[in-house]
Amino acid sequence: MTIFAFPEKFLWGAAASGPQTEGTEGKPHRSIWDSWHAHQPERFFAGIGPEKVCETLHKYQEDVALMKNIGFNSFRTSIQWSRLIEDFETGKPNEEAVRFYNNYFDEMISNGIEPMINLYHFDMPEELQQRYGGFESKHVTELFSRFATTAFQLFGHKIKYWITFNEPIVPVEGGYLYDFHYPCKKDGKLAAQVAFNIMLAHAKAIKCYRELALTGEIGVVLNLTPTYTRSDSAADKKAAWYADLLFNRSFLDPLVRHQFPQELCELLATHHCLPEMSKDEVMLITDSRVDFLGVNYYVPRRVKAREAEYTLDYFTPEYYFENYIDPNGRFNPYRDNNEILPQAIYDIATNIRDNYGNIKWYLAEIGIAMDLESEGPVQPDGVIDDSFRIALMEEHLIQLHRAIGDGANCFGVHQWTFIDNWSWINAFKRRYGFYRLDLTTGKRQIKRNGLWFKSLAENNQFICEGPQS
Ligand code: IFM
Repeated sequence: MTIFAFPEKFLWGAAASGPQTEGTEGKPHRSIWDSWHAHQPERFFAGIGPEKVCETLHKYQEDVALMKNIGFNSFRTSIQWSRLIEDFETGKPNEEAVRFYNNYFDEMISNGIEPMINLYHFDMPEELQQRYGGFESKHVTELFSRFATTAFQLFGHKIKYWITFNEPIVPVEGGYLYDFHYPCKKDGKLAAQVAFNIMLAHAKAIKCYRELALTGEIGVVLNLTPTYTRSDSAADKKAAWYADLLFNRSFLDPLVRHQFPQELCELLATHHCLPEMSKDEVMLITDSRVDFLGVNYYVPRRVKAREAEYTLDYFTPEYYFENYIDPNGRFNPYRDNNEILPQAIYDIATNIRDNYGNIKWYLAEIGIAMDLESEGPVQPDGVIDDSFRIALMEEHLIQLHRAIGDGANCFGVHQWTFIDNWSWINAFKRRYGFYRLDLTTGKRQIKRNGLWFKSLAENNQFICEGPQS
């Protein structure tokens, strides 16, 4: 039997986001998700859009009680730009939204749950997308900083952890390279511009936060996907180096190591994709400091050197590699055969320790997707049996525990997610929650993973039978 104990005051909880949980009622504006779904519902699994989702707007009190019930001491969600802000140009807030967010955050705080509040979770207001091209435009970075300032002024006295962006690379990939987010463009140069502008928006928001001299901390959440090669050949290793440069270092280096990788700038210039930027903008980004980093991890990336010719007529990172499936890998049968590699957690942690100044970080999302059928029905004891998840979560946390023992500066773990929530074009196809959401009745039903997490969070440790490596 082995006990895996975590550092004192470790954060335990879950992550979610406004657009995936709140529902659209009462919003003064639409986000690109609200309008895209209205125009093209067929792009969404089973045609389900963000109108209703978890109805957090009305059920936040019940939900905070459920969080408390399974031992959370912290919870991340996001403020929707299109809900909080009445007038995008001035940053004037919507009073109804201010009331909702105040009540929601107060409810968490009075129940001993630390809210960690994110400002952007893929949810560009539709109007800013249509009028300016969203983050294609520098002006929108300015509007983002006005929104951020409004949020800091309204809630900064009660929120100790702020996050500027969740997975900032994803809107770039989805909206400008691979067609799974609006505006569904395929344009490598625009993608690089949007990536740069998002970093600029992040840096401007941090500057505003520092100017207000609030006592909390501000960080960013990046999805880090360690890259593994097919073989040790020089060509495969180079392919992995490119994938790491384009998918991980592209955001991690400027935001945490305070420099844009020279190789990335050269590569983008070769493809005529270098964004428009001024020296002052670059300096604003590289001078800005995050107090902490959030890391989202689900699956590793495996690549090999390109064998087939690159045939797309616009630049994507795959110009430099092909994805590769390890024939000896372990896979999640419930989620498109995604590879399962707990070791990646250790590798991420040591990379941050050795190459990014051992910045304070937390595991901001980790989750195991299952569909409704594979989770099965409610058992006679009233619990849904998703033990598959528990076994995997234990394996991942054993790797995190090992990394902390080896000096990783990790201060918490949030699972994705609290209640099954709406997931963009996948809608409710894949479930991740500690609680199941019944889409017809809105009822929340505990899963076994939720009960396991309660014991983990309340004891700050878990126990595994048998020897563990
Ligand atoms: O639902 C998403 C979330 O918005 C960002 N990280 C991955 C989750 C699961 O796909």
